[in-house]
Amino acid sequence: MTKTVGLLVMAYGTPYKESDIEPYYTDIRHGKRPSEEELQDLKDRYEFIGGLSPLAGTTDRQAEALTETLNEAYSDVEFKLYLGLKHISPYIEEAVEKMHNDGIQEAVTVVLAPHYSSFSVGSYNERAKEEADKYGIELHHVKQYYHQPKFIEYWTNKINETLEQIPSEEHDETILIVSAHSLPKGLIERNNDPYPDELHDTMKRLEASTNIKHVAQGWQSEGNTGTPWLGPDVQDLTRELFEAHHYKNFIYTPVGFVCEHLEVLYDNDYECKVVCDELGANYYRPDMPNTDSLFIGAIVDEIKTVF
Ligand code: FEC
Repeated sequence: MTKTVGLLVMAYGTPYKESDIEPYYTDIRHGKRPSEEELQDLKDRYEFIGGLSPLAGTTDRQAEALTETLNEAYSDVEFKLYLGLKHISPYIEEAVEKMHNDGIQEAVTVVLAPHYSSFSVGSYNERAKEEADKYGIELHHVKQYYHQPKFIEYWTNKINETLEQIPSEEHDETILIVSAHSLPKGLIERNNDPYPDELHDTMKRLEASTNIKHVAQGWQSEGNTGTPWLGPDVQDLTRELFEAHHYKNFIYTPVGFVCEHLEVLYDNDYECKVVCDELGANYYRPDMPNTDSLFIGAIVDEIKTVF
């Protein structure tokens, strides 16, 4: 007999329409409304990438692909998908309540972010657990999956394919920048957080598995809090690397994210490209994982270690 288990897929969330931008931004800032200027700046960035972000649709497709692949991998379990978002409805709490209403007693939780930080994955899991405890639902949390061989294989293939577009005599003048979303430094240090080490480990694994000769680690999409964030920022890093080594080609892999959205389409494809253009260097950014079977397979393989 198959048993039904919840699959709580959690993700950042994005505005569905223009009027959602203000409440969404307010939620990101823990209830503090952004100033008119900050709001306009965010609206302009969404406008620049085509009005809104493709994130909502991609998150749905990733969650569906994961459910399907997981159900193929387990013969005695039927996973039922619940989507819970951090900053917009359906919120994580709503998803857990729905599980309870459907009679779910046990669930696997996974966040669509490959590296663990207490701020990111940890806080999603805490919110899910707090709500699940009210109903006595047992949760099995995935913490990270960046280290799964299929995840590394996905990026290895993409990096090598990108390198093939670059003449071989320029490979020595080509550098890979491996990045993730920056976080406030104080927060990371206080919690002895594994996040920076996990990004470093990702970079070392890709350095070993690809044909790339030069690699560097950077942080991106830093917020405006007036406190120090993890660095170097990818744009500053690009300038520093160019000044020191005169690289001709920069390959950006924002491995801390799992699909094309605002932080990739604007912060990489616009902001980093502007710096490359200014320096007379070439900008490359391989496709993000989205619903690629290696990426989805990596999450399934990690789920097998917790459930
Ligand atoms: O495409 C989209 O519409 C949304 C893309 C999006 C993703 C994302 C992922 C992460 N964030 C993380 C941390 C922070 C911290 C702050 C912060 C602020 C923003 C703002 C927008 C935004 N984030 Fe985000 N993030 C995305 C979007 N994020 C918009 C607000 C404007 C701005 O600052 O640019 C600062 C909060 C504060 O001011 O106090 C911190 C982390 C991730 C990756 C892990 C995850 O997905 O959960 C970490 C996607």
